[in-house]
Amino acid sequence: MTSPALTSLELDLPHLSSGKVRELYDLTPASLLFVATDRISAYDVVMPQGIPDKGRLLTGMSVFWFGATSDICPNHFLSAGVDDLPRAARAAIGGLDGRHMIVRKLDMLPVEFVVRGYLVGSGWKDYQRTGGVCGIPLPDGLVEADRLPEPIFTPATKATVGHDENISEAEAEELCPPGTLKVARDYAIELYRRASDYARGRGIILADTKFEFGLDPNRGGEVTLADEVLTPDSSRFWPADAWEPGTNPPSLDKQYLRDWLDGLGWDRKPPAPDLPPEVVERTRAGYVESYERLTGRSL
Ligand code: Q0Z
Repeated sequence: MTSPALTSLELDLPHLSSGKVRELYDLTPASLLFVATDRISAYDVVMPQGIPDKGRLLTGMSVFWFGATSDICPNHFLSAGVDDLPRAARAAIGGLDGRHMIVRKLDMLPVEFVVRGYLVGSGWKDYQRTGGVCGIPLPDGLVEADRLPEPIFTPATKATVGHDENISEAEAEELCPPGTLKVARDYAIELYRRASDYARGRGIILADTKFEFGLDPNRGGEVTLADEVLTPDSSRFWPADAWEPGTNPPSLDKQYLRDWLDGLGWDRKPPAPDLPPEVVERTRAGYVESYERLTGRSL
């Protein structure tokens, strides 16, 4: 049985920030409550209906990856349990059902750590124009969705409105405290290598992904992996059997929804159309499949 989608929250905690999909609350002087709702966006617009269990599936994937990569770098994950919450917060969380993480409060670096292993999206556009991606030269003759010779780091700034903007590594370094950008960059590339090798063995190509890092004030400012990690919302997941260089492969999670929206001729401006039950169900199946293939667990 599927429970209804959880698209809005009414938690009796100090609210810090809302994303299109996620919510952030203050918990203690050293910890935050990070919640993944069941909201879904497509073409940068949040849909009127949520995808039941999406928040649980994405939280489960993040928690899985935090465990599977903790030998590479420190991360902000503290607990996904209800018993670890301060007593006053426990009642508030009851209904979240696996959609929350308690995380260390960090001083966030103002840079998105994007790592790309395949030539797609803005990277493919950039390559066609310049022969490289974000100033990184690449071999001639690559086609859309080709695998890159090595994963590349393409930092971006966090836009408050609109799209993140690609910047050079030198510009990224200027925005971060001395010495931190390179540490986080090397972590990001190593995380991508670990995760993409693992996912490939389970039939999923991790085409690219975006990490966020912060500095832990309680641990001498050490560079610490934050946010959600290696989920379909922060990455491109392709079914390996549909990958064909020269074509733009379908995304494992949002393709059905995007194709349906494209078929309607929606202008990609809010409000988005109501999603019929079949679109919700088929989209949900893509998230369930991503979760089950990667974690080896069933929902
Ligand atoms: C993450 C975001 C949103 C969810 C701030 N461990 C941390 N320490 C301090 N700040 C953050 C984290 Cl993860 C932090 N974000 C992005 C926004 C919902 C995450 F609305 N912002």
